[in-house]
Amino acid sequence: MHRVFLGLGSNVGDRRKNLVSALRILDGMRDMEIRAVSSVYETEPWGVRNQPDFLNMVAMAFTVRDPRGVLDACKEVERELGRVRGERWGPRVIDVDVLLYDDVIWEEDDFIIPHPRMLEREFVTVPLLELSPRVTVPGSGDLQDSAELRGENKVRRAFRFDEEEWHG
Ligand code: PH2
Ligand code: MG
Ligand code: MG
Repeated sequence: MHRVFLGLGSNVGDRRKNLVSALRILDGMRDMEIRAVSSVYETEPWGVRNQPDFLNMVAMAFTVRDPRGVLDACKEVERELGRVRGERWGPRVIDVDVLLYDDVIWEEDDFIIPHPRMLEREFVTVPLLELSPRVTVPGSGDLQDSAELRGENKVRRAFRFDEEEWHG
């Protein structure tokens, strides 16, 4: 089994429902189990500022899939929820990113683990540290020590899903 951390985000439509649907789809996959989730945070947009605020969260999953297989699962969720590929860093119904996969460093042109920009993004580091305070990022060490938690984009804890909401 491999342990993966996934970053989820939504800023189009019913954001809360989009996150729950994504968790349900992932947890429903035969070879993928969501084990724990962070709280949900309301976050100011990073990158492209002129767009609605996001809801972001981090999920920990266990899977026998290899890294590519996990990426395929994320894309499958985005496809099922009807995400249309738009502007880079622009608005989206759902985004599921592979943040960490065991202690693996994976470097392909279009797919890099740990997620290359995760340490600069409070909408990732804050929920990830909530979920797993001692987590280490291969190449960077303890997240606690390396995370830049005083960035310019506000992150506010909004609510927490009950497990019944996403566990089918
Ligand atoms: N995702 C982006 C670009 N900017 N900003 C926030 N707050 N949350 C996101 O998930 C996000 C973003 C591209 O993936
Ligand atoms: Mg993303
Ligand atoms: Mg993505």
